[in-house]
Amino acid sequence: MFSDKNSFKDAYLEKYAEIKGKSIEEGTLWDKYHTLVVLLKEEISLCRAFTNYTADQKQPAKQVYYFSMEFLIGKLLNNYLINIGIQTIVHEGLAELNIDLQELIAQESDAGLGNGGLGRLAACFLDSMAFLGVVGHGNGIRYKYGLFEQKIVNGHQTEIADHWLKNGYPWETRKPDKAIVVKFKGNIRVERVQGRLIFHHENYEPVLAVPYDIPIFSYENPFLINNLRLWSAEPLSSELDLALFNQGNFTQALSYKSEVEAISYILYPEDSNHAGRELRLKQEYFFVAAGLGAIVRSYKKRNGTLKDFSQGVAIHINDTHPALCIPELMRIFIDEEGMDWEESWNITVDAISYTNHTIMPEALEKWPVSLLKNLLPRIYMIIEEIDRRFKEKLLRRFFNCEELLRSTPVMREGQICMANLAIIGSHSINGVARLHTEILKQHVFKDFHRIFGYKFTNLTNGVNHRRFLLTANPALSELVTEAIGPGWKTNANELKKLHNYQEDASFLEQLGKVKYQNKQRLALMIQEKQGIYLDPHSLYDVHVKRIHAYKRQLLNVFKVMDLYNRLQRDPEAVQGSYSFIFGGKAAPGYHYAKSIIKLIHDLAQKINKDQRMKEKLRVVFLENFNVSLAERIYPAADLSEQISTASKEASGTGNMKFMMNGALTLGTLDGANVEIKEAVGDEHIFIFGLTAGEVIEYNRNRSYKSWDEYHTNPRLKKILEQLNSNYLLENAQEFRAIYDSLLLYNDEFYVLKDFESYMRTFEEASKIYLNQDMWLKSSLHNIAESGVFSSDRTIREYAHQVWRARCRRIEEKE
Ligand code: DL6
Repeated sequence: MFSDKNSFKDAYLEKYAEIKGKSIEEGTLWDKYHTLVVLLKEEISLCRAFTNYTADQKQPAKQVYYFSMEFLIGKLLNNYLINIGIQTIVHEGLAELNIDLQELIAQESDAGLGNGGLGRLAACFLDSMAFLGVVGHGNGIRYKYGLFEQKIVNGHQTEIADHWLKNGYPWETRKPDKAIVVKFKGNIRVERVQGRLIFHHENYEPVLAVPYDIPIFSYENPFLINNLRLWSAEPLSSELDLALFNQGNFTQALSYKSEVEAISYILYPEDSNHAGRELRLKQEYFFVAAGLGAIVRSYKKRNGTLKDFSQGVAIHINDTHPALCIPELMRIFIDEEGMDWEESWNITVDAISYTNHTIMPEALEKWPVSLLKNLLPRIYMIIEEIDRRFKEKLLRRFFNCEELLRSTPVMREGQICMANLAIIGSHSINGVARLHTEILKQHVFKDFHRIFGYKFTNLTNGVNHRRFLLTANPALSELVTEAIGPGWKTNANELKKLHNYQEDASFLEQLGKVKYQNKQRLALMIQEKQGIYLDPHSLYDVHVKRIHAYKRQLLNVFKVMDLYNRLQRDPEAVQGSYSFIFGGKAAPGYHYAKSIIKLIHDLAQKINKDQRMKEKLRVVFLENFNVSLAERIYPAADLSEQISTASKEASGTGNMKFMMNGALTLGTLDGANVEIKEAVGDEHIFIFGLTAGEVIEYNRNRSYKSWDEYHTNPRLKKILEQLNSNYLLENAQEFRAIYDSLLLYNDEFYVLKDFESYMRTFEEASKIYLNQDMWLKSSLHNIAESGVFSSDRTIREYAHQVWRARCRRIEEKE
């Protein structure tokens, strides 16, 4: 690309003059940022043209398409500069032009096209696929508005639309020539021609899906052809509007346009009403139909026939949101290609694989038959037929299959169960951590496991260590590279070499310094924003993730309340000094989660105002937790709170990001915490609480009584009384729902049950923190063992076990 800063500078100035037509001095920061991205993109596509050519000379690789409603990619610029290896050249070249690279990086929007773990995982997977040389593309929606921006006003979350595209997004390229027409509603006319049924979709509402491509550029990556393709919904043509206008149907013309544009308007439309639910279903079909339409078209162009489609293409569905891939692929094979059902079905199942990310019943998608039938009449017919054939097979294969017939069909009680459709229509179903997969096999999909045991597999999540360690934590990366060389960047297992430094006092001291600097950096940011100073010598205890009852931010709040209560009675009751850092968004309609934010805020106010606590306790809630903020927080954390009710968190990925940055985990035996514990050993992690088996058993036999905890634990009793009084607020009613959830509704998430063991374990952790030598050794141990949680490992597993796709980077090495 650029060999030195001078060649970069020349190219940059030339590009700037070409697209801006004014002097650098006159340009805004946006102009300068925009020019840099355009230049990089052009350079990338030059290299790309070359790779395409050479790749085609060799055996064509299988193409993987990762369908996901969410891609939480965050900012790309800094990451891409590091990946290309030109960060220093660009930084120095720009500095000579009096441009500060950091200011340009700040211009980029944090593409919030996702909600939490599932969307960020998809972004990590894109990087690892590109890195490993899996030909793998993302397929999603180009939402005009991403996940809302969170503002805390007097402790209440308010949501501001995230108009991330308002200045344009220079990484994307619109490809109108690759648009696809997606059809909604209408009716199906069936015709019999020479003994074959032909299905005509008539009177449908057409929507034009226009793709925008974002190049995926991983570290030292010689395979440059991967893309994230995001679809935008547009009216089919301006003529149609014009025709309606000319007939005087202004409102109709405009309403068609806005109805169409609504499809890619916002991530997670409010779905508490019929229109919202219909819109969400429209979104799901929209990006499925557009994505598959384009894939089939290009496959046919290359191969002439779809016969061997599943040899050349793998379609992965990220949770059930893209599960309509199954009937849509069937529709294309049958209706458009004239293939018969059996052949279409075999190819579909062979091409499609499905990841489940949750066991929470409310997240297991179901659609009312009436809604789906009206919106997608042909897809509905195919789902009905899939269901009919599946039931028929069950009856043939299983004697006494009443139970199976109750739990496994796609259509049940007027609803279409998307997880059932996904399992029946794919060749592989995986959970995202070992415990989660076991729960799927033994409980949630127990009956399916009886039928399709061979389809179930576990693929524990991983995260992009080049993003969350190399890019996010430059000081630690440098220290690690100095010690063990750069190999860990391309092979995260090499982090194990850090074990050699376990007894090296000077290395540990440097590790401590790096953590201190990162804490200082975060402290400065918090002080600027909130005027609260967090002493970097204090233990940074961090709890950042979506706010949800099962993630139990409440348990952590109770811990802080308890410490405060004890310190008020006796200032010596608690040794050490603590900064409790919370962050995360609550779903706009999730009132309970919003009350938790308010509770944290009010508690923070009370404690931070209390001068006696100045050296002891500080509490902050960080507004608008997103990828960029996360990159600031992980490097600064000492203790990582992963305290979900055991069995409820499918995997968690924040736990892995904290670990890579040397934080120690305080957690339950849930999700991937179980595997983190195995990796680091019992003495380098703090585990507490009920196990998943115990939670499942309590749920089954209903023997848990939260009142017993209340009556037998005076510290807990006091906290609950405070919650239900004017202790924090004038208006105690504010937290009544929380109080009721614990006592009136018997504490579904075992907050009270786990309190005692949580406190004991936290105290153990605090004691060890006071012994910095011991703490740093554990911190180093965690970093050294974190390689297995790189998404490179996860993607290798997907490629080999699920997609049967090549990792060309590894082949070249071997
Ligand atoms: O697999 C990614 C991520 C897991 O790490 C989390 O444990 C899990 O809660 C999350 N699941 C979702 C559920 N979305 N839906 N449906 O985001 O996935």
